[in-house]
Parts: sequence; structure tokens; C-alpha cells
Amino acid sequence: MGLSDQEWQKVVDIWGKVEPDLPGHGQEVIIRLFQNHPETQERFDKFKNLKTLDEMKGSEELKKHGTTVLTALGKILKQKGNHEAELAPLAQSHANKHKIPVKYLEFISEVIVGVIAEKHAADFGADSQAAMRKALELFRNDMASKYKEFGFQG
Ligand code: MNR
Repeated sequence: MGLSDQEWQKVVDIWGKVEPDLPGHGQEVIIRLFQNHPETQERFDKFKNLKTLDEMKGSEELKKHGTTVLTALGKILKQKGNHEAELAPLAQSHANKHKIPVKYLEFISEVIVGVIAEKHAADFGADSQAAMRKALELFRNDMASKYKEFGFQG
């Protein structure tokens, strides 16, 4: 199910508030993903050694990865659904190389909404949150379709 022009506008607008600090948002997203869903941390060879919150906060590598994730996601969101070219390589690596179930994409989607809601309460009202949730759902659905094509259960 697609988003209306108004919904896409809300998604693009709030992303404009996230974008000036991708490392800050990205770090928060990854840390919260690991804290709320510890099994996700085990998927990262490079992060499974981080034991405490302080170690996570002090890891430049983690911050860098958060930036990478949100940079890729921003590129996808700005396509307003026409994201085939941006999504295909991501689906490929997350299915065949990293083997990341759709369930974990659901986890990170909720964390992303939560982090934006905390950092940008005034600019991220109920309708903007709903629009962002829809956009992330579309992203996941299209990832899941690709997963199926690749024969990954997801
Ligand atoms: C790498 C984007 C969700 C696990 C990457 C890379 C990008 C990326 C970009 C680097 C290039 C590549 O390998 O394709 C995303 C986006 C996500 C997302 C966008 C959703 C919004 C997740 C979730 C994961 C996970 C959820 C696990 C629970 C990994 C792993 C790597 C990786 C593992 C490889 C890290 C390394 O360098 O060793 Mn991802 N992601 N990702 N991702 N992701």
C-alpha cells in the first residue's frame, strides 16, 4: 500500500531534521537496537564484543555504522517508493551475506521512530509518525519480496 504525496512530504520533512546529525541519530539507533533486542548484536562480528553501554557509546566504529545505515535509509526514503535501484543491493547483502530476518528490520524500524520521536518531539507529531511507519513498512515489504526472490526465508 502506497503513501499519499502528503505522507511522503511528512517523511521527507522529518528526514530533513535527522540529516544534519546522522552520526548522533545513527549511534542512538544502533545502541537502542542492541539494548532492546540483544540477539541483533550477535549478528555483528565487529560489535558482539561490546559488553557495556559505555563501550557501545565509546565505539567510533558503531557510530560509523549507524551513519552508514541512516545514510542508506535516507537515500531510499527520498525516492518516495521508487527505490528499486537503492534497495536491490541492500536486500542482496542482507539476505545472502548478513542473513538478517525481516523481524529484525521491524525491530530497527520501531527504534528509528522512537529515536526521532525523542529527539524531534515538536516536529514529529502523530501524523508524521504514522507516515514514517508506513514508509518503513513499504521498505520492509519490498525487502521481503527481494528476500523471497533470493530464496531467503527472512
Ligand atoms: C551492513 C544498511 C538493518 C545487520 C549494512 C550496510 C548498509 C546497511 C548500507 C553496509 C553495506 C552492506 O553490507 O550492504 C541497513 C539499513 C537497515 C539495516 C538501511 C534498516 C533500516 C540491519 C539490521 C541488522 C543489520 C536490523 C541486524 C540485526 C548488518 C550487518 C552488516 C550490515 C551484520 C555488516 C556489518 C559489517 O560491516 O561487518 Mn544493515 N547495513 N541495515 N542491518 N548490516
